[in-house]
Amino acid sequence: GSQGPVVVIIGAGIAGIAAAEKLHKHGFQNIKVLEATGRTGGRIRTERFAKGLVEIGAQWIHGPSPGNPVFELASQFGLLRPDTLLEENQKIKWDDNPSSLQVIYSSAGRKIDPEVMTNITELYNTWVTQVRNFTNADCDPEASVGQFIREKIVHSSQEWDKEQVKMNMALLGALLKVECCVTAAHSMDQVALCPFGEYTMFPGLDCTIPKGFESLVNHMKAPLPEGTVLLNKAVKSIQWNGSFPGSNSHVHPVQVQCEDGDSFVADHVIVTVPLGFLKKRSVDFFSPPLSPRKTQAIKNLGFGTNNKIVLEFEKPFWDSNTTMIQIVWEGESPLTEPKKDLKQNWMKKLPIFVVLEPPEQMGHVLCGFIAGEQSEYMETLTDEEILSAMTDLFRKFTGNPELPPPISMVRSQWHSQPYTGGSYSYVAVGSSGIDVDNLAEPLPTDKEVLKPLQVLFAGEATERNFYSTTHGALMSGWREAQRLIDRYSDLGVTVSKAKL
Ligand code: 6YU
Repeated sequence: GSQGPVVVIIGAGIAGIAAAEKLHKHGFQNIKVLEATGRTGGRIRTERFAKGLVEIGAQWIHGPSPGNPVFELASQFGLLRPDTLLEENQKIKWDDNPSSLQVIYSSAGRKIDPEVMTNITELYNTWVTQVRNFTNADCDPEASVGQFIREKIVHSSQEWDKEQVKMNMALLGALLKVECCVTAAHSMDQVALCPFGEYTMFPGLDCTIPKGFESLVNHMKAPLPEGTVLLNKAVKSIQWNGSFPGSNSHVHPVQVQCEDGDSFVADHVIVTVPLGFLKKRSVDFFSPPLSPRKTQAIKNLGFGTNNKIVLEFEKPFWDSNTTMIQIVWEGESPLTEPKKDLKQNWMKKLPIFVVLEPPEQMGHVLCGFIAGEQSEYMETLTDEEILSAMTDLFRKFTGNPELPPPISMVRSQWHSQPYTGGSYSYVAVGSSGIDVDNLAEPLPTDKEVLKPLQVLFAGEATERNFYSTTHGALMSGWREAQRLIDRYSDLGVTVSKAKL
């Protein structure tokens, strides 16, 4: 068998695969990736739908430009469209995105003048910019993004006439629902104000991967020796700070127990399970238990739900140049609580549909986004119930009571996935970037211990500036792999020598 340090990685999402791939490249020979489900990719998940492919999880490379490792790898593997690779495309900043062609429908069955929406969006964006300029220094940890924006709305609305107030409130309500989808929070009132600006964006106009986001993970895992990744191997618990005999009279500090009774000894374990899983399971997952600091970080940080409802239509009811359809509920206001009865009202949380392109390869497909409690409620409904609600919604908004229903649909259910428990993380009210760093800190923390770096933490939620993204997850996997690579080079041995 192969020798050298034994590394067990838990989870085969992009963080786990990135860690494995980097360790492998640096000569580590004893790597296992244990994955609970029957597939790799985790929250990167591409499925066949309509005439083409649809992303159930991650959809865009956010900020495709040099420095973004997902962009760099995807372009290295030849997975990007030629226009994505243009330098001018890579220079576009998040706040000067050329406004794409959107149609805005209102619940009164009419279209809203895009210029009205553009003006209110500009105003809204100036507030978001102000939010991003806060720093932890000037902040009340209980302050929220939602509260800040509401104060701005109240203030600005004093200058609007009565008719404008009604429409602007409805439009701002829609923009806040989009923000909930981006953040995966139920309400922006749950999202901490001051750390918000720590989230960092690369320049570049967001792009997709035509062969599917999952093709990136498949390329990344290709160099791993066969048998490295074990599927359907759910980990039940991790015992650390122990002495567990291995195969070659070696004693290892960590032992990983699986749900199926298997166990693995290791010198190092890299935990990449989602924060949603840790929130549910961390109490009995680690033995000895985690430090109060780590436990607090898991509890304090936010992990919410953003889901997709993807609908295929026989014929498009939108123009061929439409890229987005926005949904505005007239009479709603971001200053009042949404209706509590989820059965009747869940669909009101859904603010936007993106047109999936190109129609020649895709068919006529809209991808809707919905976040929060309403999104979690949607997961409990049947396809038929959702289809019927969506048919009613489009009939109401287009003002066409005869509009044919979608011919097929697929939706995500990230909250009910036992090994995910939601979509992605955010810095919640009462927490800060320090919690993200605490979550990322390896165990044992004591630098003097004989066996350091027994349990390491990676995954999307552990990257202070890039959480909630595929590139953040990828960076976190590389970060922890690098920690081990440095550890062994600090000892004056390269890993390949160590095996002799
Ligand atoms: C991005 C995007 N995107 C939409 C939706 C979702 C996400 N993201 P994984 O979960 O992948 O892997 C862990 C594995 O561990 C998994 O396979 C488990 O089965 C396994 N596991 C768990 N427990 C286990 C056990 N006990 N034993 C063994 N195995 C176990 N990111 O870049 N572009 O467009 C989107 C989107 C619906 C759900 C996204 C997007 C997020 C990424 O998908 C996600 O971060 C990574 O894939 C996670 O990888 P991982 O390896 O860490 O975990 C200020 C402010 C800003 C707020 N944020 C703004 C950014 C917006 C984020 N964008 C989202 C938008 C969409 C549409």
